[in-house]
Amino acid sequence: MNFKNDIILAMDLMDLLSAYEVAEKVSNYINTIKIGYPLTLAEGLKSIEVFKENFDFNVICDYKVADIPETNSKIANLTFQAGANAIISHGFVGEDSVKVCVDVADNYNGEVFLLTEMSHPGAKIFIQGVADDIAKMGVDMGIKNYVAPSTRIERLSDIRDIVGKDSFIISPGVGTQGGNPKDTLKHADALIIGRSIYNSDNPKKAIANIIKSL
Ligand code: O7E
Repeated sequence: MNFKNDIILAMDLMDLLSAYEVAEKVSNYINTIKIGYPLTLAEGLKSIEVFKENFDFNVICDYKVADIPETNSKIANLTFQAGANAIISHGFVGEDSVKVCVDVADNYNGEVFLLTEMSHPGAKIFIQGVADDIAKMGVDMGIKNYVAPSTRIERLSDIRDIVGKDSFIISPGVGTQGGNPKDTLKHADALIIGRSIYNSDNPKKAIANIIKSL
């Protein structure tokens, strides 16, 4: 997947009209949007086609899929049937659960991003301890796309070392959570940015300033 200006807009506003308005303001700067549970639970899977049809965006569905294989299969099928280009799967659930997401994605020519370590402080309690193993599992499975935190650059760098330079890492936590965009892009291929853009009084200026800072 190719990300214009190395930025993915994390759209966690919870009504489609407001989300649409922000997307319209920044649509010249990006080609990919990430939606998750906030917008999907509020407005439904139709949110995917709204961004695809009106803006020609790639849509990454951040459903952090984390269930048994049979349930993951249902979630992934519904997501790709609704038009998603990619789905994000948790890695801690193990190879069988992740593999189902990969298999379903392949059926739709879609992609899977494997979530390794998360960006928030609480990630240090449990998931950080297994994040390297999650990344290694992804490599063994042939997965090429990963999610790793911008809030802990040393961990982002560790995960890059494991997945290799030919893999693709997208990194959340830039801006509001404290991650620095320029430093993050030394190790990641694209930034996932939400509130710093959609909560700004001027989303267009906010994204232009971030791009200038890179
Ligand atoms: O902090 P913001 O507003 O810039 O938004 C960050 C987005 O990235 C938000 O949608 C959040 O749910 C997501 N995210 C994290 O913040 N931390 C993580 O560790 C993982 C994600 C995420 O996107 O997971 C899958 C990529």
